[in-house]
Amino acid sequence: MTRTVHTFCRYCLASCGLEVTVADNTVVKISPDKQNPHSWQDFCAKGRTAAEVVDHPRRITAPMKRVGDRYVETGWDEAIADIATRMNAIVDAGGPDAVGAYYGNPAGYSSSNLMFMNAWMDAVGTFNRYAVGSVDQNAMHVVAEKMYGSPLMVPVSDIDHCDYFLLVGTNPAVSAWNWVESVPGGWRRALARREHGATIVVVDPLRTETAQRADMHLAVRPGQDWALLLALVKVILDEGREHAQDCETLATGMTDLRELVATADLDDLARRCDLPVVEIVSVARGFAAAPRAMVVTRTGVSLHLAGTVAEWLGHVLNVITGRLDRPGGRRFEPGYVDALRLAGLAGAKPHLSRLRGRDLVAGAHALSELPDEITTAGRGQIRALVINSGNPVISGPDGAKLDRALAQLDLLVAIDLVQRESHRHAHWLLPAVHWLERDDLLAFTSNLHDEPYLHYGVRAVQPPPQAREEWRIFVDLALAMNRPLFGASGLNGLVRVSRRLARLTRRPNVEFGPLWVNRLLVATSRKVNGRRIRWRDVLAHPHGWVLGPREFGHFRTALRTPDKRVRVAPPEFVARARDLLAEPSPQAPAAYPFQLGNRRRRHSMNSWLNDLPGLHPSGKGTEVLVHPDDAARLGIDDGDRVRVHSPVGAVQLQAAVSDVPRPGVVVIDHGWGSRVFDPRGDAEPQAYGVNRNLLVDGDAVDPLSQTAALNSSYVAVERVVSAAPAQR
Ligand SMILES: Nc1nc2c(c(=O)[nH]1)N[C@H]1C(S)=C(S)[C@@H](COP(=O)(O)OP(=O)(O)OC[C@H]3O[C@@H](n4cnc5c(=O)[nH]c(N)nc54)[C@H](O)[C@@H]3O)O[C@H]1N2
Ligand SMILES: Nc1nc2c(c(=O)[nH]1)N[C@H]1C(S)=C(S)[C@@H](COP(=O)(O)OP(=O)(O)OC[C@H]3O[C@@H](n4cnc5c(=O)[nH]c(N)nc54)[C@H](O)[C@@H]3O)O[C@H]1N2
Ligand code: SF4
Ligand SMILES: [Mo]
Repeated sequence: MTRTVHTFCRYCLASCGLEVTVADNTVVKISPDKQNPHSWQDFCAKGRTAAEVVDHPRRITAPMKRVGDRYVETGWDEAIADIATRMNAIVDAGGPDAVGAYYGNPAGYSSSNLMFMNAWMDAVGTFNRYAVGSVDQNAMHVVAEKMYGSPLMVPVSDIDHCDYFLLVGTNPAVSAWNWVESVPGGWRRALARREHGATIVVVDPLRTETAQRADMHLAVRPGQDWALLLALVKVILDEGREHAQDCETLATGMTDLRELVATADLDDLARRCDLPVVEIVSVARGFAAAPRAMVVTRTGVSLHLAGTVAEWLGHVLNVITGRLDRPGGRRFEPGYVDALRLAGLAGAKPHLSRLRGRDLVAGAHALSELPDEITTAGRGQIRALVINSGNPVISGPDGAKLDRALAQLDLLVAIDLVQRESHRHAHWLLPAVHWLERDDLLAFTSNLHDEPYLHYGVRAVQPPPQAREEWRIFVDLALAMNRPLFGASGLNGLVRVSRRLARLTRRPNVEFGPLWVNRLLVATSRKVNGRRIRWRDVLAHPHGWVLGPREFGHFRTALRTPDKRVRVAPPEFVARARDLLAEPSPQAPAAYPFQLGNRRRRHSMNSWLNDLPGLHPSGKGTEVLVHPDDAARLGIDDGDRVRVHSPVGAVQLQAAVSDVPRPGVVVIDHGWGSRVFDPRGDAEPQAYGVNRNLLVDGDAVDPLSQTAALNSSYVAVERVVSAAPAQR
């Protein structure tokens, strides 16, 4: 029998509404849900082919234990008992920090995963928590914390009223308009504004799909956005083009900011970012004069050694030109759940990492620290690690170093859909549930939507019988380890009683789990149009629910700084900017004359989906883009095999001569070079492309965000084999 399920896609934050046709627990078709009032327009091929992951021929469908160099399927009782016993022994010997966890990007698309993973980490008492943030959005968390008082306070884009888009380090034409905000159809909507006269300026070392549609493209030198943005702030302040009222009443620290820009020299800044002064001045004036405008900064800004200063100055531009909380700028969406308040109540404990002595950022340490924390002896040395929804050997810096460290663990547990590169040394592979098989209410990120919006994403199909949602795995582990969930005594008892009751009454929903939490969150949510949201209202909106119009005026009250003002010149950022100004203008080392840029692919999701035939029919992997001028100098032709290397690694792949990158920048897409293994059989691993992050040094990091130079490392390129040897 065929039925139709309405839900939403959980690959990226566009959260597109989906209509899923199902026959006998098999997905037959996925199309956009045109009745979704908020998001369906951004639908893409990744959503359309999502069932290929569900039906992946190499999917892990039962817990698998490593025995020698093979895996054998077991039941869950054996898996949980074995992992719990080994972890308890490891904690007894080395303390709670001897058990660690890394969680990746997809964990963020399941509130129950994140919540119960934290409950389990608190149960263990470990501070060895590593997350994708240090290779993604840490800079923004650090900036939000210092400027707005909470790492989670993120203003959203009001695209439909904007007259001037300054897009820095983002390629929304490919990646959708998302980086800790959910703006479905964002790029299409920005282009619609352009039809009505809006200006789009794109700052990117590559002439991307986004840059090609822009009014102006500034091909900045990678990693030097801070200099460009400081120059823009300087021109605006020096020429008195700031928004006087906001600078006086919303901002504090204007004097320190003015002092900083007074010490900076426009020509020097222009040299650093390698852009003409006239263009910088023209953008500064155009931006300040536009009636309604916004700066948007994303991963192109953050994944560098000066990423936090650049991210900060992007926010500063919005503040000093009066773009916060005004139409066409960046507003604060309160959401139906006050995540800022809840995060404040949870009150993350401070912690310094054992070896580097660095703070947690948004609750996690930096991925670049993980290898040494595994291999360096002493109390707190990690001996057991859980990798939850992540592929850090591919996504993080110096993957080879991490791979070597993972091989030394006493216990590596991977929770995933398939076994990828980072899981190759796993002692246990635990089968996860795909979002098409899961109910999710993303309540904690309700303030990231660009309009008040609620959607309970229901499952379209039932998961394989042995697959388990992460929350259940973490609860089972805490119970088996006999350590209290959330570190709160009594909770484990409640879970046990609720489980018994659920069994006795044959009502699975009685069991303590995400449904309890979701219902509690909805019951205590903010009123919408003066009315409480009820659970039955949530269920009555299968296509998603726009809760009301976009409101302005929440920003000021939402600020979590004591004086309810925005700090435009946090001393740490000013000091770091001064240090950067004191450094000489950047110059490539003679042995490594190129900077390694990055792209995402429309049909990939970081390191996954590359193996799906429906998205990558040619099976073609990665190539390195080289500018024609550079190619001529190196004697490289299109199709030549080249070696790209850095002080930490080397890869070989085909060259494509292209004028997409600016000269001096070579580009390899990230997310490739991750094999998909066959733990059930003996088939060869599927392998596509190379891992460009093998070339990135993890030791040098932005001191504020702890992020490595992922998209600006220096590399060398040389020809290995010519594509056309006979003609040479
Ligand atoms: N050089 C460079 N490096 C980068 C970036 C860059 O721009 N340049 N971008 C960075 C960014 S923005 C990100 S977000 C990171 C991504 O870094 P990661 O999050 O570490 O890696 P992903 O590639 O997203 O891998 C996700 C894994 O989760 C699995 N998975 C998917 N859904 C589920 C689920 O529901 N449950 C479980 N248990 N597993 C699931 C997938 O099969 C896959 O193995 O990479 C970063 N790395
Ligand atoms: N199709 C697809 N969509 C995705 C993803 C995916 O993997 N595939 N990933 C999702 C995730 S996890 C995230 S975080 C978002 C990210 O969303 P975006 O941040 O918009 O991601 P990118 O498309 O990588 O765009 C970053 C741009 O920054 C440029 N850049 C690199 N270095 C610099 C620099 O130094 N300065 C400047 N100004 N620009 C620079 C790059 O050339 C690139 O064009 O996308 C999400 N959407
Ligand atoms: S991956 Fe595609 S379909 Fe899914 S939410 Fe993002 S844009 Fe929408
Ligand atoms: Mo990301």
